[in-house]
Amino acid sequence: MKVSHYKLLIPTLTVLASMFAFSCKPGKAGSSVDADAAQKVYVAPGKYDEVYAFLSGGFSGQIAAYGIPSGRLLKVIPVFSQNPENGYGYSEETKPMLNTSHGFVPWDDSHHPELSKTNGEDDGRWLFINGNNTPRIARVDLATFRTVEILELPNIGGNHASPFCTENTEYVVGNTRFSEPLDNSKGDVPIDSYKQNFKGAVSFVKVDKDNGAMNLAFQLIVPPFNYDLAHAGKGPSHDWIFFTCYNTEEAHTLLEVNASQRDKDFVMAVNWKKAEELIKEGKGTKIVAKYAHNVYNENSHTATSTIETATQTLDVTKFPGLVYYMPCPKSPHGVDVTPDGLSIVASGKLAAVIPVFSFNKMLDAIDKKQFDGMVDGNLPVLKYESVLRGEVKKPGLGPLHTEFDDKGYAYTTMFVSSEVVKWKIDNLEIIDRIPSYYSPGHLSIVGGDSKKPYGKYLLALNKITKDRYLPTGPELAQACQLIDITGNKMKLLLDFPTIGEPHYAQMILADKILKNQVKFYKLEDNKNAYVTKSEKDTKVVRNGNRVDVYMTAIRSHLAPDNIEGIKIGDEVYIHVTNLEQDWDVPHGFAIKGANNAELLIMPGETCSLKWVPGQVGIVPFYCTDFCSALHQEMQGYFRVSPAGSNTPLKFSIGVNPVTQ
Ligand code: RUQ
Ligand code: CUA
Repeated sequence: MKVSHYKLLIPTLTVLASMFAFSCKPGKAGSSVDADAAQKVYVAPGKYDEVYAFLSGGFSGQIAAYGIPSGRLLKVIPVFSQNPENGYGYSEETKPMLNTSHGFVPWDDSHHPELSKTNGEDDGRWLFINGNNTPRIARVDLATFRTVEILELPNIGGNHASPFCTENTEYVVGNTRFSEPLDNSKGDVPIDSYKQNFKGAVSFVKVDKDNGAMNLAFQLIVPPFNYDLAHAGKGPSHDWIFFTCYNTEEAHTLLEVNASQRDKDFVMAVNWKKAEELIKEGKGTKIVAKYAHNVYNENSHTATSTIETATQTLDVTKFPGLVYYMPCPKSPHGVDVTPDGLSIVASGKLAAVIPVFSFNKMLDAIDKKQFDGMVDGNLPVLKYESVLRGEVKKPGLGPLHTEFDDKGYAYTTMFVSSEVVKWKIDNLEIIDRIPSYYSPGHLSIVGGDSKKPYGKYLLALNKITKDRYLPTGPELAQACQLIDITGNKMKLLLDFPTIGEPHYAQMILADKILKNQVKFYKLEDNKNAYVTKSEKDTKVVRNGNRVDVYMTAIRSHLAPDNIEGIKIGDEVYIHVTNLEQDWDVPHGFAIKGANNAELLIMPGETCSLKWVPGQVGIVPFYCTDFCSALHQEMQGYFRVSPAGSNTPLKFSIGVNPVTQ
């Protein structure tokens, strides 16, 4: 690819890069905490928090839900990683959730939780999150706090610019961090044929507005840059979505140096509405692609995994008007759109200013063809001056991400100078700054990326904690910091450690989620293939060397609780149905020596554990969740006999043993 008219600017780079590596540390927090901070974060026992915060777990692959302002951890929602705590990714029902075109992948790196939106406002229905490593987008149902769908994205590496949604969640998008040859090409090419053979692909995942079901509608084939982050337009800019990209140098080695050559990289503006129309008109090219689509059925409590084999694509160089590039200084990272949809804030990691682009000026520059060269022959680069509304001057060092409040202010994190900077959206003037401990990446404000921010609380998500907490060996806690943004000056209220590394978070008023909460699953609606709806229907069935145990759990016994006739060489599937029909009464299930996790079964649900007994003898099993005063009595025994023995299959509970 060719980018014409671009100056190279290297000298200041090493200086900036070293600042980036050794970030400055602000002074101690002590004095910056107000006396009334404690009162503002105190949520009395028995009282609910006002806000839910959903933090990504980064390399934990999960999401953690916290109450704000207290900072109380409410739940870890397993998404991309197996979770032995409740059997996610271990039970027969949930294993298919982690299937991919590469087979079973039990881990990922989750960065950006994204709440579904209606009219540009958080609607509290679903939470999307990206898997970065083996590219995937997951959807969590906020009625159950469960991962209900995972869609793999073909043709890309590093699904980092993801999963940002359009104004009405028409689409969630994912874009390439690591460009690579498309799946339909011969992948076995030299790495230094990058410029000829590598491509980027922007995935548009359609979301069903009634039930949230995702499907890969189309992919735009784009130049092989590294696409970093995204945000969709809203209101007047509804039809557009913006991506930052770095490595417009198209380097494939030592990116630290080679991808920082140019003075400016780009914000890529994509007219998704136009792309959608082209696809509708049949202009797409269907290409071979292999990707898994995993869906959890909330009635059968069972996931299925389907391997898809093709996707629609549009090569953006063939369709003028789909893509424009806005020059953006110094390795851009975050890109954020103001609540009115009129300004686009981009942050160059090594830049000394924050450029704010004007959506209207962008349209105008497109109209008047105010171009500054082309990418790949015919993708226009718009003139920086023509699209710029202004620059926030001297914001600090290492600007990364920006969110907005309800009063016309923007807040940007400064990674290198470790602070959050508040500035006014209309005149770009800096109003206030507050140190952050230390090196904040993203920040989150309640509704802060939506059309109607609620404001009040800001969370700074810090990358380094150093001396902030009791040490825990070489690996120290990750943390976030709660800041009060109601007044003119920001006030530090609280900081608390997090699970994994919180890259990004989304905060939402609790009321929007509380009203939809599922308290238990109705037993009568349970469509699991192995459900047992009452104790009298419990049974053990042998079919060759496969044994199915249909078990029930209710306070305080598992039925049956004496099972004989299992033999070495058998594959045993224990299907436990929790018969309870009340809130907050899960039962657990675990077997001694099973090469597996436990099950944690919600009221009305059926879960299945695969067990391959390895030793002859008596094997206890029990409920792992302290469910009642007689929880410790909730237990039973298997008898495992040698292979080929003629111990009859027998199962029973209590004084009236049942035999088969
Ligand atoms: S990133 S610290 Cu993975 Cu969203 Cu910006
Ligand atoms: Cu059921 Cu303990």
